[in-house]
Amino acid sequence: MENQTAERKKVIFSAIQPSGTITLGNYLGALKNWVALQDDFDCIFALADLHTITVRQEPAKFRRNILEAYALLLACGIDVNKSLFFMQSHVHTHAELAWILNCYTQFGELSRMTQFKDKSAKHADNVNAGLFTYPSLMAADILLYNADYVPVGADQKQHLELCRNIAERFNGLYSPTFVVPDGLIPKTGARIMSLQDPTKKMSKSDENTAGFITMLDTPAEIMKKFKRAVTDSEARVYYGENKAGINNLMGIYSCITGKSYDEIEKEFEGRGYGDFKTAVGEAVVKELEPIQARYNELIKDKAYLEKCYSEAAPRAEAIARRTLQKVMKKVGYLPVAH
Ligand code: AQP
Repeated sequence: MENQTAERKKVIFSAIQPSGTITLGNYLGALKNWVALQDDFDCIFALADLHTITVRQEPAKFRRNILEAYALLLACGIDVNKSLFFMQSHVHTHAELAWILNCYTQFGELSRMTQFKDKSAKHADNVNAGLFTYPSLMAADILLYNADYVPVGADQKQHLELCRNIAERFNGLYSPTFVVPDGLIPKTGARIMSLQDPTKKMSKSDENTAGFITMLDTPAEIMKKFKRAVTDSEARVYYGENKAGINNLMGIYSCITGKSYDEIEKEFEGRGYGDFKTAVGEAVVKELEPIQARYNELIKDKAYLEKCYSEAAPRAEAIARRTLQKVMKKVGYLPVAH
């Protein structure tokens, strides 16, 4: 009993939206780290399928995307014997806490979120309230599990900062309730850019499919996309200003091979962009091959997938419910008598 505190592993929480086929950006910015963290932390991962309907989804395709994303994450190495991996829509507590947190989040704070501005511009015909309050649902996701760390790509830094502010505000108004989480943003790979416009982040909902690599692209598609990647006219591989395309390819290559930028520059000294793009493409193909093979097996086994996510839901709910009850008591709600 005395050792319980000392032995408590730090808690990791992170989630990903099943809004389309997961990209190399999601993988290098987030998933690869999730897999690596599983041995040293108490890891809780979710498919953020409630967040996904902030952009209109076609039901049959959405249902397929959810199952495929679940299988793909298992194929990437999320191990259900080590980590809790569930679907957000199965744990009702997320929506309940999100409502409460909405009442502790200011209109001005939400208005400043870059993702809200970007997505409202992109979906001008559907600027819905869910898109606006996306960060308070994300805060609920994280805070329900007392997460110490949240491994995310750099694009989520602003949302995470808001989550910390909401938690501190609530703790300050009542008494310490939420663990205030820190972000875990990787040094390389935190922001993988579009292969067609390296000033924009690689995104699974990009209309230009040549801009992103999905985790299920064939080797031929991957090689073709890298060969067509937008670079510059200097034809010298080094990390520098005005070299967004090459910097991005170097980031991808470095993340996968573990080589530093100096080593990459030496490796491609005196060689053209053609050679470099081929090497990056081949490294990505090699990284994705075993994941794709595992995915092709898993997606055939619907019963296994169903068993995994169905067993995870009540386990997640049990943890989340405890936090929600604590919050509701502090706010002043009366519990049901048993
Ligand atoms: N380009 C990226 N580089 C590095 N990390 C990235 N992430 C997303 N894009 C990149 C990280 O992936 C995790 C899951 O992201 P998400 O699916 O929940 O949401 P998103 O950031 O909105 O991803 P997309 O691909 O851009 O989806 P759509 O197009 O549907 O909006 C997060 O940790 C994120 O940082």
